[in-house]
Amino acid sequence: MSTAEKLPAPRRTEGGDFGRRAYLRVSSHNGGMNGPGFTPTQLAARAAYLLRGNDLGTMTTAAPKLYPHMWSWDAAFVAVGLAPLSVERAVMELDTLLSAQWRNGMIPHIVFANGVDGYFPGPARWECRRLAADAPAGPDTSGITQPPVHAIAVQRILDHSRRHGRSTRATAAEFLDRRWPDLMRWHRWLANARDTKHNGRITLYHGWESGMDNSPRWDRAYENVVPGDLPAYERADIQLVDPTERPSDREYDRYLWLVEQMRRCGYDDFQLASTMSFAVEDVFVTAIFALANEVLAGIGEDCRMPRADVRELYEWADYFRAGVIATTDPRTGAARDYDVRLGRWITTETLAMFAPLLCGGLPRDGERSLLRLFEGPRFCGHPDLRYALPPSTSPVSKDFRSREYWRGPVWPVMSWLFSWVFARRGWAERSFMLRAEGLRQASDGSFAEYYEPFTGEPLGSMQQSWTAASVLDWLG
Ligand code: 9WN
Repeated sequence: MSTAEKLPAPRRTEGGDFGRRAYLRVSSHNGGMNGPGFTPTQLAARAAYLLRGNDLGTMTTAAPKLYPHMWSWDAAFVAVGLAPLSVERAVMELDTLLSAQWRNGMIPHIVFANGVDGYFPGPARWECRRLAADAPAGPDTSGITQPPVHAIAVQRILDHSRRHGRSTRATAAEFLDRRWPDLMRWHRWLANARDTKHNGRITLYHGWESGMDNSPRWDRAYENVVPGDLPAYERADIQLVDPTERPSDREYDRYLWLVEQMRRCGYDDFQLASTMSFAVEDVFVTAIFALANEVLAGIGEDCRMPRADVRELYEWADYFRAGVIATTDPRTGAARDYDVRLGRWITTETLAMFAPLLCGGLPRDGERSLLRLFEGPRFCGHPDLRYALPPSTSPVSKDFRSREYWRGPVWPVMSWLFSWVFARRGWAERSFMLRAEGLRQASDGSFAEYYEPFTGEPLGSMQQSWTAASVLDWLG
């Protein structure tokens, strides 16, 4: 019996229960010092138990109450955390996601769990099956996409399968054979439908597509979104989480208006490009895509996938990496998004500046400067930070808000992503530091969606699946 099996299951509650109580307990027992809380063994057991608690059978909810469905990039990170526990279950997670892939190749940002209520906007608001020619006949989905981190999950599944016997290795290999064409269709869709200006950058039509919904990166672009006749709606999120930690109603009106615009053009790739009032080239998503192409190409080479596919993946990796590098400031190496509608660069100091660290391609000096920026007082090295982890927005930026969602808090899954990429790029010590600090932050046992950078207070949803997954991979 594993340690996880001996522990009581975490309660399926959020915002104020299991998580926050653990934080208070740890804080007060340590004279306000957050940590050490749970030992690594206890933490791993709790993380595994959490994922089991959030498991609906063939999909893991992103969080038990706030996000009771499957999200695309969450599912990939969750698969990373499931892989050390069970390669078979990790494969199932990606299978469920890919079963909802659209006919044009898009992986939708949400796959709705059958008959589960409690999230808004749900299937009735998106109505993809009725309105979108490309939506799958099977599960209900949303009509937008999310960052393409899935190749990383496939890589981790293969890595873990190699530590097992023949049958687990066969499960992973069979999965790769079966899903390779779908992974190619996914990357091809991004490369074709979303490189609208043929400049090697991915265009998004909704802030939700960036995964960093209300990042100040998008503030100006959202000013351009003027909600018209919007059908009435009621938010479910602010019933569950302190509204001051979530996007505002004003922001939600804009989010919903963009959904309305998409509905009106049947979620058609071609029409979106000309009709959407929000259109941005996201440099962070582009860097993830360049990286994912390289990762998938490597897998393809190792596993003898069609050579033409591998070649195409390497070409996309180079091309989109160049798209990222073309946005950078030669002095600092920092990357920028571009607002397609307003025709202006976006220079807000957020995690997106570090896109080139994910995909590589900067000249040596530029890369050194960018690493200094990442580790310096504007980000991880800010003297008041509780843990040396990258906040979503720089604490010295005028746009920084310490408790507001993507406007400042530290997101553990982002720390994991940087630590994984840094290890891959040969920066072992940097990767180790992020892992060590990430684990210190996580030792409160709340597995929060995000954390207040100065106090380490857990915020947003508790028992967030991808936070547990990050911890499991770190401790794996
Ligand atoms: C909208 C599930 C998702 C994450 C996103 C995060 C948040 C949704 C929301 O939760 O977005 O997609 O309702 O706020 O911003 O990155 O995938 O965890």
